[in-house]
Amino acid sequence: MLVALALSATLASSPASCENLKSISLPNATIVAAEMVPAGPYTPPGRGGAPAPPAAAPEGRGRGGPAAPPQIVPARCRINAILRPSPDSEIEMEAWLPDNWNGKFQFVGGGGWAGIISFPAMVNAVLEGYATASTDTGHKGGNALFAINHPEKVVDFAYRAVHETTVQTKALIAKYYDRPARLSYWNGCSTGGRQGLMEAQKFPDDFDAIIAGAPANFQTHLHAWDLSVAVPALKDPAAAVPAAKLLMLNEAALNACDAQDGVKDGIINNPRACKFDPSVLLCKNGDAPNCLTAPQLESVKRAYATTKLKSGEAVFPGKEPGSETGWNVLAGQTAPGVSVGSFQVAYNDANWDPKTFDVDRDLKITDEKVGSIINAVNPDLSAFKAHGGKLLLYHGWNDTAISPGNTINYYESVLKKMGGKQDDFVRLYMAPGMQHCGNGPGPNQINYMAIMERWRESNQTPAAIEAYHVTNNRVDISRPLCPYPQVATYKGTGSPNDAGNFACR
Ligand SMILES: [Ca+2]
Repeated sequence: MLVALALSATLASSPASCENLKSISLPNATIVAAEMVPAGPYTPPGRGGAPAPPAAAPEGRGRGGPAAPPQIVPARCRINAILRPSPDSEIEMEAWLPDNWNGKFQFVGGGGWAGIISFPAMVNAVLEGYATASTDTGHKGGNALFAINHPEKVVDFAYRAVHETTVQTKALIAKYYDRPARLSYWNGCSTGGRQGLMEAQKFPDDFDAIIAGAPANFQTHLHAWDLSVAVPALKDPAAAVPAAKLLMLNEAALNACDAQDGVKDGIINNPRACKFDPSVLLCKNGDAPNCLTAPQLESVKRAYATTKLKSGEAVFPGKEPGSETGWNVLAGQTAPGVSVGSFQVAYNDANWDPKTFDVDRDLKITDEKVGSIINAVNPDLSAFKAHGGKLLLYHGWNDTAISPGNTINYYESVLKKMGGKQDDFVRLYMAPGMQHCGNGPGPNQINYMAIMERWRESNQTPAAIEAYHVTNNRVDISRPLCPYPQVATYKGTGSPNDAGNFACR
């Protein structure tokens, strides 16, 4: 086999055919499929004849970018492989190498506990001419049960599946096109954001540019916040806050703060400047639709607040004013399944009862057993910077799946570690009115890849980046997003739906 490989490498000055990739030898990998797929409408390929995986997330968290519209996907060489870097590993990876290649590689991230190939994001990448890859991170399904009593699979989910898929895809690209990718991009949101930050921290030479949206990089603390806020409403129905009251709360917050930014548009431009106190909504004469009972008010305060340990140490920041309608965490129906996962894994117990949750006791153990492997919070990105890497962070202020303050905290930890001025390689954009990885009342359609390409390839440093809100296929708002801590400020004249009438201040 080795001899044959060496021979073919010597003899073949032309690229390998797609089908020939099936017989090349990659370490700890089995290539299941290597086949040309002609241009055509997108249908998710099934693995080895298996039923096609679901295109949508099985859990609530985002999948990293908008769903692909029905488009003609370009002709490509499709490779599906199983990677087994440990005896307990079973990592599925998929790589698409388009005929009309732009010479670059774009790895697309996953969401929640992953467990599927991110096909819609792969479609977006290959439409732009990128060779692209995705991994299920070593298991199927969007919950954490795979990891119980499988420590090697925790490592696969944490970082090994992404790194191994990166290495293998780069090898496949070099073999197929007879030259390596000239640049490698990471593009992910939510868990995809965590994966991108993990790469920057742990494998700083894997990628030349990393787009990390709404990163779940402090996963165990994110999950502890969720349970700290959800469980009181689970245990006491009186503390649950129904959707109609969340809408009422949202209207009160907007009444207090929306117009403060100069434009009354249902968007709080800078939620951190909003001094809304929900106590004004406390019921005076018994429960009513337009007020909060005392236990409901306590729940609402918990959702706005940073969760803390008894020692006062901060665990994870709360949600921002303006985002209240998405606070399903207060519904009091079921514990957030994704967040229960970290604790199921820590205790190796699929039946771990979230109602027993005690943040001081359970987070310490979970940080030791799970957070130490999965969390991506190292603020030292000096090796990634020295590699020439660029990092673009973004987060929607209306995100109710992952509190936006977490990304600000991580960004500030990097500046604190590396020195105050790092905008030559890392920039953060906070998006007013944007929800988890997109959507929401604020401008939420942003071409992050185009911005990153200009930054990394043409040294055009992004200042304000343009964001759009689209209704019925029409742009109805354009706004600049400003590099944090600047805020897009209305100049006072002209349409507030036109980006030109705002300045970053
Ligand atoms: Ca406003």
